[in-house]
Amino acid sequence: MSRLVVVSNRVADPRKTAAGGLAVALAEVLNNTGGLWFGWSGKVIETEAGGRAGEGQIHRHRAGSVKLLTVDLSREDHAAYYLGYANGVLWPVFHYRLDLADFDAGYIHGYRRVNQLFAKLLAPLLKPDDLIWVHDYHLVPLASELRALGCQQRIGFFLHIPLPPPMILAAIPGHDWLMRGLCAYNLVGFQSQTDHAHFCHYIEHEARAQAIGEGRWRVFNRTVQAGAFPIGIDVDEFTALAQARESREMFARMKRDYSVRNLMVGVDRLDYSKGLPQRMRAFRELLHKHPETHQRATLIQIASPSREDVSAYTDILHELESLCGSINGNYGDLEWMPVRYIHRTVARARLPGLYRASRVALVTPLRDGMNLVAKEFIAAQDPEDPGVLVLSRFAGAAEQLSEALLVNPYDTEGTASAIQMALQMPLEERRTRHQALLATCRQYDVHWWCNSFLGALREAQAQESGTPWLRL
Ligand code: ADQ
Repeated sequence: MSRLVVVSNRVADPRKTAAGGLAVALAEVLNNTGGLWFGWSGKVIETEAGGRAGEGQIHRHRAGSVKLLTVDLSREDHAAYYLGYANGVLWPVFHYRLDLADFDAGYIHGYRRVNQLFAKLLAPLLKPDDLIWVHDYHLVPLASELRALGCQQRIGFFLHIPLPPPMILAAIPGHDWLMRGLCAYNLVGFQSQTDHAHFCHYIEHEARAQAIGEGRWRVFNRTVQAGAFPIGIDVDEFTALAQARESREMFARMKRDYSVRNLMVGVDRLDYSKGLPQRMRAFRELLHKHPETHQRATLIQIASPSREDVSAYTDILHELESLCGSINGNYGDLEWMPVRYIHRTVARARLPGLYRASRVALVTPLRDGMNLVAKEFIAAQDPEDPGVLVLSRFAGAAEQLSEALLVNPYDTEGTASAIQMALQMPLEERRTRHQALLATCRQYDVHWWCNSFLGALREAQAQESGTPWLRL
């Protein structure tokens, strides 16, 4: 079997619980093939004027039989590649937020430079029959940089975040370069059918691609295959985590503290794509419209710090703090605080207990590639007395989880009504919906995702063989 080489912005040690299901699933395949995982170390280092961090310097670690290879970034490269282009341009635009994108700062040069650096360091380590799997928006041009160095291996790309419609994509100066880079992969995977359709529309109309069947296209003088591969969680791993001591303690404490109240939960990174202020406004509307919820419902909102050195994130932090403060000020009393807002990361081992103790989960992003919290909440429930998932129709997960209560997070009244419906849902209906949702999470779990993507990547190569690589 070919060796698997994974490339992503950050590299996780799959033996640590915090790494999550994705790292565990990748580690399984990496382990079986004696593979390697390559990416940024997370370290930013100061360099002499003109010098570049990471040039030729690879840190090597081992996690079982998996090799973890990382490089440091210079302050300048980190600012342009990571904070600038990836998180100041691609993240907002791909989440449909052109208003937040900073196109003018010239970050694209740093983005290209770091992708070239990764390609230069990785290319000599590759074997001819390696299977290379590149992850996410930080590394779109990596395949074309590797191809330019003569790499002919099978290279697949998975986009963890949404791909917006062509008219939004086309607003990015250099969008044609970016999309041409995407077409240098043998296989491109998206989270949802919607994202896949946006890709097809773009290459058909902007690059005159020709469909040649089964998700394959002729474009830029080569063949690229694309499809939707919705990511899942490791349901068994998460269920096992729910049985561990930390999770059981969390469950018991929450059940005790909220014995007379319905607990609602939100777990997110503090990001403007997650719709946190809109969620708070919907919760405020619920309290306003349904006084019977007073004293009876408490929302625990965990919003872990994220990319605090990008300015749009400090704005969202202040807005959220102010909304939580005013809800508690206006509706709370000595015995009851409607919202508990926690601006910290909760240990992964405690999450299943928190989910299981909650009657309702609010997963209401304005836009999300998939959203794994929705699936984790389903996996953690007691099937005999499950909670209800209120899910944004704009999360990739909504395509699969149609038995959740789907909401438009911009519609404050509509979302408040759905929360009320969730709080009042009879046991029988909760069970029926949960059963269907759990079956979907199980069928399309993270192992399905990994195997179906890698299976398609192997196939894509078989079909491509005999077609010489044409340089971009
Ligand atoms: P994220 O935007 O980070 O990921 P999400 O899928 O919601 O979003 O969460 C990923 C993991 O982080 C989950 O395992 C979750 O439990 C954990 N997590 C989130 N908030 C947390 C918190 N406050 N405390 C502790 N743990 C927390 C990107 C895309 C998503 C896509 C994933 C995977 O934006 O749309 O689902 O990648 O492809």
